[in-house]
Amino acid sequence: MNSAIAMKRYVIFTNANLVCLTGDSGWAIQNGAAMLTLDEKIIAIGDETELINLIGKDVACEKIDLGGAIVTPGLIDAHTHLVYGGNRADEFELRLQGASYEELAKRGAGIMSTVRATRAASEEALFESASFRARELMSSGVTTIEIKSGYGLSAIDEQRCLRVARRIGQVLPMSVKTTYLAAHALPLEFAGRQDDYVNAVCDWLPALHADKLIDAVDAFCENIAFTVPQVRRLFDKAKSLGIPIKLHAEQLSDLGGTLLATEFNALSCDHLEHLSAEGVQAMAASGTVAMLLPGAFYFLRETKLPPVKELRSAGVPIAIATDHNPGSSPTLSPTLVMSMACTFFRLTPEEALRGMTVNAAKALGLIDRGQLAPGLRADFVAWPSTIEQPNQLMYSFGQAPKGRVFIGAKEVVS
Ligand code: DI6
Ligand code: FE
Repeated sequence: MNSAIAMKRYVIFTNANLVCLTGDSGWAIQNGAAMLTLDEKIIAIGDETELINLIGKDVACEKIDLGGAIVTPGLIDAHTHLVYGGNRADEFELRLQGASYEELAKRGAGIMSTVRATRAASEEALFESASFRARELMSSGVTTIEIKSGYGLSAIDEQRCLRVARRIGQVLPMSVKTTYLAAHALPLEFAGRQDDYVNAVCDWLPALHADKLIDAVDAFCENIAFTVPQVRRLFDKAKSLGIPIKLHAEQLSDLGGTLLATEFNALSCDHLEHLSAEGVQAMAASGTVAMLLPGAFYFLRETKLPPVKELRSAGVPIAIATDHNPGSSPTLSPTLVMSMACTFFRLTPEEALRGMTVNAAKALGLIDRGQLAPGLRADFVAWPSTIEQPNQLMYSFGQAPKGRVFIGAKEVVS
């Protein structure tokens, strides 16, 4: 006998009100349903007795009663900046007194103050703080997460941040996708040499990619950050290495970053408050996901709304994420962010949930999750009994309901 051959693990989850999100629209809740899983995947959904018959009574199958819970796919937080040192609570106060986010950035506060704190922190300390944040998200229902670099801004420091992100995926049960965001701000040592810095960002990419530290390349395309031609150089480099791209685009102004990103078939364009009609059409044509980030909209007290109606009628998939970062969205509550997506951006609760499941999976290029269906990963949340219908996840804002979280059919938060 070869003990290295693992036993197949069948589990039947019973007594669930499943919100599978497999149709195009509508909650379509399957009440009192069961879900059969084999190892990390769902193999069938339906009536308990039928599912047991499917595998035969002689096959060992664990049974987990979900107690009549509302069960949704695991949440996917597809845009976060989890790895950083320090905090920016003082800057928050300065902004409340009237300083703008852009002014602070120009003064070397903003992102650069986090870069200083991140460089000063040990890799272990960065891992401690980032894994704490990841655990918080997981306990709120997040089963897959994207983590960007972008507070190191040197070859060594970007590498440290990406290593920390990778390690989170190894230590915690959640899946982690990493994104290289060295083109986030201009570090001091490159002052006045923006193009040289972009060249350096391009030069660091192959080694980091060879070390398997990068799943996607991102940039901050903005007046206070990088121009469209500069981002194009980075995207050309990413493309030559076969790395998918995404872009922080049209957050504070309309530079046309979306038109560039869609030329490269970007997985997602993110923020988009200032997106033009032309940008919407370009996204529809390239199948790029619109990643909306209501936490940053709220925290920066923005007033310009992303063109949700236009995105919707053009058929652009809309995703939402926490955008957790110390400067513009220090929240760790995915349900609060879904609520904000409804209240500020007028998404329906169903669109908000699809935004953090099905469409968030698309934004990461993942085709094995985001819905509950045979063949997909058994990543799901059984919400507490106070959640009697799925729209309460958005309605009870700020309450952060904690459910039972399952990743690959294993209970990771109970
Ligand atoms: N846009 C954002 O909202 C974050 N990064 C970005 O490119 C903010 C980052 C920060 O202020 O630290
Ligand atoms: Fe961001």
